[in-house]
Amino acid sequence: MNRPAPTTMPRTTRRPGRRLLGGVAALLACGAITAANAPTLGAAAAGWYHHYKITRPSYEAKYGLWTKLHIPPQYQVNGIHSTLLHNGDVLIMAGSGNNQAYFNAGTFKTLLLNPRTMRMWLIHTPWDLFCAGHIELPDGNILVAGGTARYENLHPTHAGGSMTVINNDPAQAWNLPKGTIFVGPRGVQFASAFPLHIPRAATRPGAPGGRPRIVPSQQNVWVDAVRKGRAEVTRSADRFRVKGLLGPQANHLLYGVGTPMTLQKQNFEGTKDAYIFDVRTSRFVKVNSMNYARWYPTLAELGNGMVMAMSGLNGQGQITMNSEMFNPRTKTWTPGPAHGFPTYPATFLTENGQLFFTGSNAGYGPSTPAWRTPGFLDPRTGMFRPVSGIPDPQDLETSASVLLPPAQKQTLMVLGGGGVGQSPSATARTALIDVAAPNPHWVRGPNLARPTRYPTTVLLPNDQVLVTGGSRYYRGMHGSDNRDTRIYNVASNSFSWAASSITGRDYHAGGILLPNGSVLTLGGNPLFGNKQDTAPQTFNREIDVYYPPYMFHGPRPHITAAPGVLRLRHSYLITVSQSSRVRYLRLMRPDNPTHVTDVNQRSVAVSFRPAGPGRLRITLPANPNLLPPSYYMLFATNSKGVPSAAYWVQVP
Ligand SMILES: [Cu+2]
Repeated sequence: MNRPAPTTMPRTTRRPGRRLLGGVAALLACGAITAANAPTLGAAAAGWYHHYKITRPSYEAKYGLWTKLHIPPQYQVNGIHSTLLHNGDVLIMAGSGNNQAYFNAGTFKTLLLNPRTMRMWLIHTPWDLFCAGHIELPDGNILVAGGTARYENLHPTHAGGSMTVINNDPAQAWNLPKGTIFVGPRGVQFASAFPLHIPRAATRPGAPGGRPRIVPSQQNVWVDAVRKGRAEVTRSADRFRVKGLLGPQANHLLYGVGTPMTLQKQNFEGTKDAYIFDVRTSRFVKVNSMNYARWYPTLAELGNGMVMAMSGLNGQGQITMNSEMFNPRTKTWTPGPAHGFPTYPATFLTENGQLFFTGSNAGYGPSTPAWRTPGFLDPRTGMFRPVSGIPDPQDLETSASVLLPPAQKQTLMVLGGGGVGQSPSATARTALIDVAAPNPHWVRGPNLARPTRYPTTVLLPNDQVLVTGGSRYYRGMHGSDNRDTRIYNVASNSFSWAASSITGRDYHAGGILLPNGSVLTLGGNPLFGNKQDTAPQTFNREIDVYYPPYMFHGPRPHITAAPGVLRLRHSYLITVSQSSRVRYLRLMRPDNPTHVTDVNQRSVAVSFRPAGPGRLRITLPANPNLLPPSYYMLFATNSKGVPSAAYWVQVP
């Protein structure tokens, strides 16, 4: 079961003499910029001066260095969903990639990239995982749940709506294929957009001495009018019969009840599909579907390894309030509590096993204002305890949230964001909350450089957070992408400037900490292709790697040996260079960002004491809610704030 061989090896460019970059193939940013924008000698000279300036060692040591990966056109995919695998590869998932022509053609894409060797593979993608949720399971495989069943339709030509199909028959379940015709009053005909399974009706005991009671089963499906135009619009919740059903009772046993069928804008709609990407075979394997369709759901791991799926748009374009739990051992879904959240809610596992919703969300779809209030959700009882008082509560959509390092501090940070939908409102606010405090309350943090939606936020091994990119307006409108890059320092609660990124990134972007301590950034999906907002949208398929200043500050610690499996509350010996200068150790969960959301990103402190020359005795935390089961990257950071490269371990 070997991974498929690459069809070609990509061309790589290596900068001579840069040992720090190791095997990473880097095409230097400014070289590319200069080549593209060098109409005059003056511009070329300015470009080369800029290149000279940002690659001087003193500049790199202070601000870091951005490089661009060379991805041949046939391997370029829309980097909407991404995740770091425990073998060092990065899985970049696009599905139809926000391109309706690809959706209609069934063209779904996934790229597997090793940023160290620059080997890459296109992975067969059996469903449209665009806008699904994804998460690393305790065994290192990737669960991807949900996806796109339909693209939105701003100006439908055919009336459409939701149909509830009711089965009164305790003897028979029904499978209705896609395209099943429902016939309503006046003979109007509507066709189902998806295949549908409707279970048998249940039989319950009746009143004492009475007959058993039949409890019908029902399922919802989107339907479109067979004929164009206004004549098919309905104004009431009509009853429909299923065309082709025979027998006098057919209409009573199985029938549809429609919502009013309209020509109004139709939302995106989600699917119930769930697949696991098997890291060993590099293949997607189908697992049990969810009970609810989800488009823009969040998947959060709990301390017991269960995955909770929340929110997302269902098959009728409405928000799914019911959560559900995935058991990675049995690969089954069971119902979870119901609570209304906006799409891609930022829900973080806290040390007492509750989920804290920061208010961040990715936008899209109908959501009531009450659902946007931050607070604690108990995944066992469904109780929700609101914690209001965040500054700029009206600007939480498209904001980013992170659990600051180390996780033991239980402090969450919310960065930027804007108003709902295409609202011109946006904020530079950051806000912090200690969720372990007796009465958690929000405090302001230092502002971003400017009001920013969609900032990319990546935890670094030395208790810093990289904050880069984003846009002033909804999806980069009016050419408002920025290339701001700053590093938030947890200890000083302040930002410092870093080198500007090569390209602006907004919606559908993300960032991943790589095992060598650099950060990969990808994606960006502005609504328009130019500043005038007249050209059609284009997707930013460039992939960049940022080398933080700590990679230019002399020799790095080096973890040479550690056990491959580390258990909670157990102690182990590890071997590390510079052991007497190691200031802290962190276990960092591999990132899996999408849509400014990565709720499983965390950096957990590991205590240690000297254990002879070159050796440390480490002790893991005891609380699984702090350190949920997963693969982790172990980093050692020295007294100069310089981290080692990662040593991969598994916490079962
Ligand atoms: Cu999206």
